[in-house]
Amino acid sequence: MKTYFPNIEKIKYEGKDSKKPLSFKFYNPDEIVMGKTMADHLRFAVCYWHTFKGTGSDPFGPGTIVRDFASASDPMVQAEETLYAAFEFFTKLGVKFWCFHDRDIAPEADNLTETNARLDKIVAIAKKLQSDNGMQLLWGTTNAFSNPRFMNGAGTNPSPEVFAYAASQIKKAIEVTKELGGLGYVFWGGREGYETLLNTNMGRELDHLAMLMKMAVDHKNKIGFTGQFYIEPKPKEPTKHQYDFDAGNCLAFLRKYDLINDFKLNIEANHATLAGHTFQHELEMSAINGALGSIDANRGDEMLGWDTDQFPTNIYDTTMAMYTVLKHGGLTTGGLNFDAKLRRASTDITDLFHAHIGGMDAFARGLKIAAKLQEDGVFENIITQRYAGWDKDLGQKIETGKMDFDALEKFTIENGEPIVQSGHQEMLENILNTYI
Ligand code: XLS
Ligand code: CA
Ligand code: CA
Repeated sequence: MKTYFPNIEKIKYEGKDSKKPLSFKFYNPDEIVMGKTMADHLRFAVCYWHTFKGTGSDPFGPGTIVRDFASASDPMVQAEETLYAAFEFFTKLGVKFWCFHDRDIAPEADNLTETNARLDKIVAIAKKLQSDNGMQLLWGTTNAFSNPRFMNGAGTNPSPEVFAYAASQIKKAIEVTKELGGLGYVFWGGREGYETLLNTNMGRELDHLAMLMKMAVDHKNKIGFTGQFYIEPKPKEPTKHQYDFDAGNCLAFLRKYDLINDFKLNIEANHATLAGHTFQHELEMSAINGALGSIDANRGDEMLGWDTDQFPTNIYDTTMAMYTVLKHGGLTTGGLNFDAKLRRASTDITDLFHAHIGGMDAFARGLKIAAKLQEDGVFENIITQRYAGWDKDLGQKIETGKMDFDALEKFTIENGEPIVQSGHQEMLENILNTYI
């Protein structure tokens, strides 16, 4: 069988003293952390779009990355070769999950019927490759943002014909996700947003988006797809105002339109940053609302205000993210999907391995540090102490709704000035650094 990564063997765990670049220094899939293997905690997935379809093109120049598997002139041959290369990559890297957009794996044809036939052909091969290699689809999704027909949005397009096209495409993508036994399906609002209110009816667009989601839920139930639906927040890019700005916005949208029980969130690290939040904030916001679903693991650049989709390397961030994940019981249907791409000048095929190895090691370290923090109860004890007043008389009466403004005023007059307590942030940051 043809190989696309001939000089690369299966990547092994060798420990932190290994000098071999193509080895894991920290990710040891079978190592038990808090009663579960690292592999089960982290559930790493490779994304198809950046890893196999990325060319390194940017607004200033064309692609720089040339791959053997993408060399065939017939787009269907190219799609098949890319799929074989992808599964070779997954196996050599040692991940068990992958994610794709419909248009990543199979090219569009001249009409939807033919496009769907192409997709079916590739999906049949993918299904076999999944079972041959013990792989699972973490989630599937639709690309309803690249084709020029979607320039004004998909579900929020001013044209109902474009809405219909998007719905048809999503219908098929959910069906193929089911066919592949996908554990989830992601809605990222590609161009669901706007540039100016001079030409936009925001209220109507949001109603339409909700209608699209409702139809998707109905179709999911109709065909018996049991995977989890996710919404992926992002504040900007490509549109100036993306409707799914952040976790809080998505949750408000889901509640307004009575969709809250049908969706969880897929939190991407760099989308959190672009929204002016930390990655951990978005995870915590999702978790406290019962919506912590899956994670797109990447990072932005502190100096750049756009979606750089770099591989995660910051141990502080991976620690805090895994701390929140562990605190809320871990990932169930979701996983850690590397929605990250090589820099434009990282053109070797080995760079793909180095990038993923780095991301997996960064999360393995984050997991182990977070587990130690949890086991030692470092912050939990301090937080419990900080809120201890709420477990006593006054706090309990307020929490259980037994007080009103009159009663609280009486209490304050009788008891006088409250004692203030320090938040000890600097001390806590120092403790955290002793663990990292
Ligand atoms: C783009 C998004 C996208 C989603 C899937 O910024 O991250 O890649 O994850 O459509
Ligand atoms: Ca993403
Ligand atoms: Ca992104």
